[in-house]
Amino acid sequence: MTTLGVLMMAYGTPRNLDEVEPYYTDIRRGRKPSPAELADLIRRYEAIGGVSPLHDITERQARAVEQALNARGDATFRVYLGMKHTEPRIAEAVAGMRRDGIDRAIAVVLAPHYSAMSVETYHKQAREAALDGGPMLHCVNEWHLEPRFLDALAARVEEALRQCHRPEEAMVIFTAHSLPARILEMGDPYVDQLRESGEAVAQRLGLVHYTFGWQSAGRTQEPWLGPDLLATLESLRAEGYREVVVCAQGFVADHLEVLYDIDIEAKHRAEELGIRLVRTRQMNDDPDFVRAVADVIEGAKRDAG
Ligand code: FEC
Repeated sequence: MTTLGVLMMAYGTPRNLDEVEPYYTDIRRGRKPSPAELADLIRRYEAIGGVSPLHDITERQARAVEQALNARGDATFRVYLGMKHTEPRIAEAVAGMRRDGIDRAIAVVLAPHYSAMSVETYHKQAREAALDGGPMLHCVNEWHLEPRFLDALAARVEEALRQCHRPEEAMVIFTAHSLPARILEMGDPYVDQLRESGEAVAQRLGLVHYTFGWQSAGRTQEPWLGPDLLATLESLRAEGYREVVVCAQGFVADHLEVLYDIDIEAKHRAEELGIRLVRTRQMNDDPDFVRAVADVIEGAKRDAG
């Protein structure tokens, strides 16, 4: 049986506080942050314990997906992990495949919704790295409607609603990372895809009260997609809501944007407003999520022929 490569790509995180500056500079495409910007980001990492668990979680996700795929038995898969902003880089993962004689690979990003400003930037790095000698890549653009992913989201929303005092009156807010608002003029599918997956979950659960919110907007001059989660909380309070469930559907792991932006910043604002905020459990390497990603990869293998 020949081995099919899987290039699994994720955001990456600094492994200690000394790595925050090069990481931040990389995210800003080579522009160093000001001392104040750097201090603010370090403060946020310190608030979640000094480092983000993202790196460990991503490694566990990659190993678990490889095991799940190989347990299915109809092909041999080898997963190579490549990060957008830290080591091991996407180009290193591609080079590793070449060294191991892998000539075909499925490329998948651990982010379900496609945007030219997110998923496409991973694929671009992968395609460039593969130009010189392969492997041949089949890139998965989006997988936000993968049935098992939607089931996993729905199960987590249901679980969070069970923690509410009055679940039938609680508002479910589906959030995702904001992006610069200019994606709207670019005809980018990101916003529509987030709606589609949120609506699909709402339909599975028969939700009456649900809405969408943006989080973690970048600290740049240009306008970002809004309203921000904090503003959404304010409007909901004004409408009389006292309990909300936040489902960060755009993220598949516990990391800074969840552990700080929701668990510290948004929860604090919610408390000030007299709202109880319950966050849904993240996917991490939970078996239901691992099966969903394995399905995505198997589907891509069928499409690639
Ligand atoms: O736990 C961790 O250490 C890493 C958490 C982390 C994840 C993540 C995911 C996404 N981002 C996306 C877009 C942008 C854009 C900018 C931007 C900036 C930051 C900064 C940090 C950061 N992001 Fe991120 N993102 C994570 C962390 N992100 C830290 C810089 C400080 C700040 O602004 O808070 C703006 C770039 C610029 O300034 O030009 C755009 C998108 C995702 C979700 C998809 C994915 O995972 O790729 C989209 C996790």
